[in-house]
Amino acid sequence: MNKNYIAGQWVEGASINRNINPSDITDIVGEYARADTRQAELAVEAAHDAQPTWARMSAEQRGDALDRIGSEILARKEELGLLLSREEGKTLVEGVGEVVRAGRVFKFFAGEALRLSRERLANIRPDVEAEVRREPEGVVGIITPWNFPIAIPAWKIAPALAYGNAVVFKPADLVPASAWALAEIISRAGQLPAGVFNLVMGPGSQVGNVFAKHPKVRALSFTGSTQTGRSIGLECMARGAKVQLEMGGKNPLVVLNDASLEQAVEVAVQGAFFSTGQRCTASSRFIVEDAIHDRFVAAVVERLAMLNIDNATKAGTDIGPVVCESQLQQDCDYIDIATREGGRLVFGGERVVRATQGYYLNPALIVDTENHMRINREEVFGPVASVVRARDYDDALRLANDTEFGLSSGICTTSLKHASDFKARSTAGMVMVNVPTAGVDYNAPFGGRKGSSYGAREQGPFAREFYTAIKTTYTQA
Ligand code: UN1
Repeated sequence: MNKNYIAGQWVEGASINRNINPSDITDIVGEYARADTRQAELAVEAAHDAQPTWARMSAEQRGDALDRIGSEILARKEELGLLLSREEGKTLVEGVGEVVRAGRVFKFFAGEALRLSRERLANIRPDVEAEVRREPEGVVGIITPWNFPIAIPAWKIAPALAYGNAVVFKPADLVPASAWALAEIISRAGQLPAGVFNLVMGPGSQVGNVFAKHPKVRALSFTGSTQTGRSIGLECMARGAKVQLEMGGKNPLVVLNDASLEQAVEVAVQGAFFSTGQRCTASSRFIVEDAIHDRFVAAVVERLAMLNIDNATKAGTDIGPVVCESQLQQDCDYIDIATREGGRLVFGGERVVRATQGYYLNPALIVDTENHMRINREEVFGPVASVVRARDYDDALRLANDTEFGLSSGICTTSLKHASDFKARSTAGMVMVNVPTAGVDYNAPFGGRKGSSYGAREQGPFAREFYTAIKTTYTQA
């Protein structure tokens, strides 16, 4: 059994979590410890005790630790990518790509550790000097989802450590293997003082609950469902802790008449269906201008028919399985809801059987939908996209913004005028022109508006807003 890492020790859990390969449910990826409330509390205490030592070390030492972690992740990308594909179900190419991204995130924040500077302000009072500095928050709680088993943990853990915080980390129950491998690398390559980094695999109702409520967890970063995010947010707010929430999306991709059809199809298919559509940034609403609508739908259908849906680790697979049975059920339920509401399923949407027994779903495309239908309001989180017809650009923009969410949005067009206008008026946190709504760079701020996100941005230099506390000092000589 793979254990939790608390206070610099590998410890048994209160129970065991079996990790099953969604491409082949006879394949057990491994058995992992599940901590309970008591162990989560011990981890918080250990982090609290260790944090001042870590914060006192030089930025260079912290940067070097992150750099060593990043190097090992990159050196083991094939092995870790395979492990990730096995447990999550994204293809091997995507799995290896995600591992590389995680390694690069550590390298990026290794550099960022050294770039933290103080600011001397212009004087208001002649003899008084005002200075703004950034300090660690203290203990940071990190709760991550199953869809990016190593990249999301990396882009939360790396900045937390870079700026001198201690970490308690709870990965999603469905994907402990990548998290455990990452923790093992951090524990060894990082050479961190005991307690600075803690892996606490276990249920949200116990471990997540401790992170949300414990007075010593001063900041909490969460990526996951809107429902869980909101309740964690309220808990943190009630006790005055800092919180950062990345939740759902219902991301629109606008396709205008003047788009390059070939490019639009690639952007749409990649953004909506790759990684089995299991990305909060996935395009799920195609908003298509009238004159290109039928050609676009026909071309997407043709492209979808060429995709290989199969075991994630098999060469040649384009789309792996859905992550688990209940997610598959949710995807199928939404396809039913959409067709009952009047949508027309023009491709896929059915379970498919492959050589290995897994949760395979043929990507679904539903046309003739209206933006008020449930399929266009609620997040499915699977390989399911719907099409809404738009009269013209203004209508398309209005439809794109008519959503409770606001994570990412996209437009396919060759018009500079419409592209510029869309970038200005889209109510999403990330706007893409002729590139997929999903797939972002680690040096750029990540996050959304409205119901999608709450709190400071993740990634890039912007990550410091969340992982540091500002202190203003005044000095008179
Ligand atoms: C991406 O689109 O590359 O959970 C990243 C998610 C997001 C990350 C998306 N937080 O899907």
